[in-house]
Amino acid sequence: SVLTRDEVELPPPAIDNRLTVHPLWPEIDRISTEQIQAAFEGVGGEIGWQLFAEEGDMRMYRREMEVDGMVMDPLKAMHKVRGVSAREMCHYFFNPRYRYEWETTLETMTIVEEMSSDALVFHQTFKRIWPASQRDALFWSHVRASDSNTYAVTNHSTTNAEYPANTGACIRLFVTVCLACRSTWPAGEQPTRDNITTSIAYCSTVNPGGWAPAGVLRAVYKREYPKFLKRFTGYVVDQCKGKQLAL
Ligand code: 6CM
Repeated sequence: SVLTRDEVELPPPAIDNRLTVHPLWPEIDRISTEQIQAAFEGVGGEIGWQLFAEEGDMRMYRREMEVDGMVMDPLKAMHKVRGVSAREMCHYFFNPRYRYEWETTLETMTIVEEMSSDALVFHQTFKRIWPASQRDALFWSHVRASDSNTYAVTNHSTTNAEYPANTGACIRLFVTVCLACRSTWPAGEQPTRDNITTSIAYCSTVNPGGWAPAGVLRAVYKREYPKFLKRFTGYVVDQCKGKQLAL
């Protein structure tokens, strides 16, 4: 059968065999499992989560945390998006082909390693935020299905001898991000663009890697995270318009 480019590149429904023999696989599997589980746990009963942004179905929470004066506030966001599937959402988040179209903090992106169809290593530099030094990051990115309605992408910092930290103008930051998505539709119906809803849980913890003024950093996060989630989800809805629903 003939597959379109998009169909070929959609996240695979099962883990790619090539990934399970990669030296990073035990770490990727462990951290992804932990992150996906934590993403679906609510913030309701937990103490310390403060709501800082709310718009429509989107809610964003942070927990103020400092280690040696550096801001490491964990962030957690929930959202609900109609008309797209969990698999589609994760496809656009994982696939580097679309990244410049929705990621506004990005300056450069390089694919450092292609481990498998569902795991890549990226080097990214971010736009400089005055008065701090520019930041870069090196991280693996892994997309997986937990079941047919649940897909997630986990990004986590790693190292690579060809991309040493703190040697140029950039300070290396460390990141753990998880975008976990679950699709639902009314019981007894077939899923379509008109009745599908995808619940999103997005978690992010960024260690700035070196001095950055706490006030500036928190102001940047407060502005940039809601902007990112609105822009990204809107982008996916736009991209999927007129395309067959991919479950
Ligand atoms: O998750 C997001 N994007 C992914 C694809 O790029 C990936 C990125 C993670 C890096 C997150 C770092 C954000 C920091 C950006 C500002 C630079 C800080 C400089 C500090 C100096 C004061 O997981 C979306 C990320 C949205 C971030 C707002």
